[in-house]
Amino acid sequence: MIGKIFNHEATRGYENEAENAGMKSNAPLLQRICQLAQTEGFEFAGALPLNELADDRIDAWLRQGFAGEMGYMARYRDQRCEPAEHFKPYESVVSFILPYDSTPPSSASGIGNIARYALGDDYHEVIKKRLFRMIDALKQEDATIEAKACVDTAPLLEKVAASRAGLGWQGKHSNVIREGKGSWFFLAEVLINRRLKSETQSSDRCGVCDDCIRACPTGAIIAPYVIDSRLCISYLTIELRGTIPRELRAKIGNRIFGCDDCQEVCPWNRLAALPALSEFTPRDGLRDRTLEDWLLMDIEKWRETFRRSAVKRAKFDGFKRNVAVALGNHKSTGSIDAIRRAWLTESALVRAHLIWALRKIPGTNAEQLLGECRAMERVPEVLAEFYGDVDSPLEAK
Ligand code: B12
Ligand code: SF4
Ligand code: SF4
Repeated sequence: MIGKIFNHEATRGYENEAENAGMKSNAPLLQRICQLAQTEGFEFAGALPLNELADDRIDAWLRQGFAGEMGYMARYRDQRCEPAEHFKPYESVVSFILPYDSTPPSSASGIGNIARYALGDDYHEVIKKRLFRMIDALKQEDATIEAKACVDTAPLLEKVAASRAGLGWQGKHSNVIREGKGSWFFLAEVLINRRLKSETQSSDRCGVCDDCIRACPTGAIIAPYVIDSRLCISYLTIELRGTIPRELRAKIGNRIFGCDDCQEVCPWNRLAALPALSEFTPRDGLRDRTLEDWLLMDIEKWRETFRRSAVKRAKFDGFKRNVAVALGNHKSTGSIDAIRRAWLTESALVRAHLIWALRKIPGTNAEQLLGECRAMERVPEVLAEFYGDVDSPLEAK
């Protein structure tokens, strides 16, 4: 279903504004973009002049260390805060909503959970292709148009852009929610050298609800609308390259890539059923594979499984590290044999987390394997996992 933001409402405000200022209206251009976006499968669109996107709230976020090791968040601070200055000649940002598959995961025990957004093809590739086609069409119709496609790929506050363009509001979990449609969608943008603005506005509909804050397993939503990435399971399992802090491992449960909990509990997602593109249909074998199977998967098979998938971002070692943590949380003696086999081939980072897992599994078989591994291990950082409570400073390769 296509929302009404694709009709004249997306442009009405600017038309009036332009007429009052005696300027040529760009409303037909925005209408044309909306038409093209609809053809490309985007559900909703909204536009905002870049000078209205200025926002320096990220400074407090960075200052408190909430970006963790995501150095790129601080590096491109100026572009994020003052996009009109830094993205010349572009004048406006047109934001789009593209839903992903939101069917819930299996509840079977011993299965690793991959966040919904990453179960199909890599959204960067799927979305960019569509944005490029839209831009090509626009340029063919008007050679003076300059435009740039963005989806996570430019230092742009995508959630702020979408909410100020009237596509929804940032919920207390910080993701954009659209009334009646929920939040299971990607955001994408086209920067363009025209002044475009939608009239549609969207206000905060969280009200007194705080379900996401209470549901977050690690307390990462440290205040309404503010995420400390260092605590967020999505960051820990995707962005963090090294050792997962020991005190957080038990809270990660069976999440082996990303986390959907704060969105899962959101009442707005109970009503939501936006259709997703077929490219985002969960790939076979990603929702029913046991943790032991994931642990024993070799690098060739892993690369083949996640070819053109967002999961590659965690890297092979980081992914296996996540599986090791999930095995520790599963606490099943049935995993001991897989851990024994994996021990011989996996990196120091993964071995360190496997030691943690073995220490969680009850019984003499786990204890015996721990003893064998200790006798074989030579890397001091991994040996530290056998005894101490200090995180080993290891990095994913
Ligand atoms: C860095 C990043 C992360 C980091 C940091 C998360 C975060 N909340 O910023 C990590 C790795 C943790 C992460 C996780 C996820 N991410 Co992410 N991520 C990004 C990225 C690249 C940048 C976001 C950013 O600028 N963060 C900086 C902080 C400062 O921004 P902020 O959260 O908006 O913070 C604002 C508030 O604190 C605000 N504020 C302070 N007080 C108040 C008060 C009020 C009332 C309000 C409204 C705001 C407010 O001021 C800040 C600045 O505006 C964007 C893509 C992009 N370029 O925008 C995707 C993006 C936000 N991620 C996305 C997704 C899907 C996810 C996950 C759901 C993935 C998953 N399933 O594992 C989780 C969700 C976790 C969560 N609850 O946020 C989508 C969100 C789509 C949507 N519907 O909104 C995006 C837009 C990617 C995309 N193109 O689709 N992500
Ligand atoms: S993604 Fe998970 S860990 Fe991160 S804020 Fe949401 S519920 Fe918390
Ligand atoms: S769970 Fe409640 S507080 Fe959190 S984003 Fe949804 S409506 Fe807002």
